[in-house]
Amino acid sequence: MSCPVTSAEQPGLPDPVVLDPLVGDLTGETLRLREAGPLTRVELPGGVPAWTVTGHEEARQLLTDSRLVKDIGRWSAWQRGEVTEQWPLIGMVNPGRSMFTADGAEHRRLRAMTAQAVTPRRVAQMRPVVEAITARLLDDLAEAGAGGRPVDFKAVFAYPLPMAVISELMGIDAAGHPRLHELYKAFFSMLTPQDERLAVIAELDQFFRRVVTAKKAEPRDDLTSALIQAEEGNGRLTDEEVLGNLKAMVAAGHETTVSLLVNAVRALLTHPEQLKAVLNGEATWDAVVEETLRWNTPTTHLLLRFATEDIEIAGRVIPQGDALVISYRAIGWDERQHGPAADVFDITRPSPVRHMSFGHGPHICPGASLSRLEARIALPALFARFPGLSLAVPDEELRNLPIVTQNELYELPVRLEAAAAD
Ligand code: STR
Repeated sequence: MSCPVTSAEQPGLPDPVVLDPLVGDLTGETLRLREAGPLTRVELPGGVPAWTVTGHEEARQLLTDSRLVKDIGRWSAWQRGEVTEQWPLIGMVNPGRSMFTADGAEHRRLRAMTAQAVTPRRVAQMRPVVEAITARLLDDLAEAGAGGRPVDFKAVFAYPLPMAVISELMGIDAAGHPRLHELYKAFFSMLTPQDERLAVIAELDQFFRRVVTAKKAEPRDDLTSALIQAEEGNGRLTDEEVLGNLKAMVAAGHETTVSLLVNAVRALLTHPEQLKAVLNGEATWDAVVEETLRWNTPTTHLLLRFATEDIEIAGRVIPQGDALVISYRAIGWDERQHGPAADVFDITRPSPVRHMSFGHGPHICPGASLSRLEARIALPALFARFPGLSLAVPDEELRNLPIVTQNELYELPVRLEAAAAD
């Protein structure tokens, strides 16, 4: 029998931190989470309670603890019908069967082939593709920002680059990109009415089903075709599993890297002395990428894992059947891991920065090398082409989209050339 542990039974447990669906003050939220301790309670949109881990060391432990699983069937609030398809975040937690939602031996089978396609060695072979896309998008930027016009770096460069790269890898035709863009925008936004979100999820499902059907009929040189064609014993997946992995790869492969590029450019433009150090060769692009990942993580919160037993951690207990969020942005600001100035962007930190922004344990981001390759090619190429790049609005005016889990700005308006001195 499950025996709910209330906060009253866990002395010293602070009130839950309420996660603002509109993300009005992300820095404030991160600081509140840090103050609440390494393992604390949050209230997710819709009033759904969960635990969250905000400490680096505690997250390391929990992310390798096999008593925590991704199967929503193990969530007591789901079993009791308190959380249903009507919950706005359901698409993040129950996106269908894939490497994202499986554990143990099944997870290893589902993940193996996909992960092998994006190892550092395989990814290095994609360099020419990423360079060609980067060159084309830099031309697009130049055109959109000609004559000193402000241009949205996110829309013109940061969004199309990862979308083009992941589409190239998975075999998605560029003709589908505009619709996919609309669908993902509506999928992630907390302002989307739930009936509309469910329709969006259904359309995404149809979109990717058509891709799988087409690749079955006519395999191409892409990872989707390779997953379909895998031999028995070599990680063979059912069509349904290929579909799940394809959805996970496309969603994860663009959404997070858009933010990495935007957050890196924003950090450099608001820390000009550090930009200068990189351009002088006193600091590396590698340090820029890793420090951006730590300081302003693309993924604010990762939902959800479920406790299959009571789990003791940091002097508290996550009761069986409860849900756990991994709060990566707060984890990146853990002073015990990164020192007292953990909330400061500083590319001169001792390298490598041991951040956890790609996760840890069996589910660690399989696409880490690909996103690093994209950022390490795009950022130096951008600043080489536009050395006078600057923000076109004050940094304080930049706003996060109403997305609880993803750290994404509405836009990043920039000017390509320094204003002419008069
Ligand atoms: C979005 C909806 C979908 O069709 C499939 C997935 C599975 C992978 C998820 C993705 C989701 C949302 C963004 C995630 C990604 C894995 C990595 C990425 C959570 C639920 C991150 O933000 C870390």
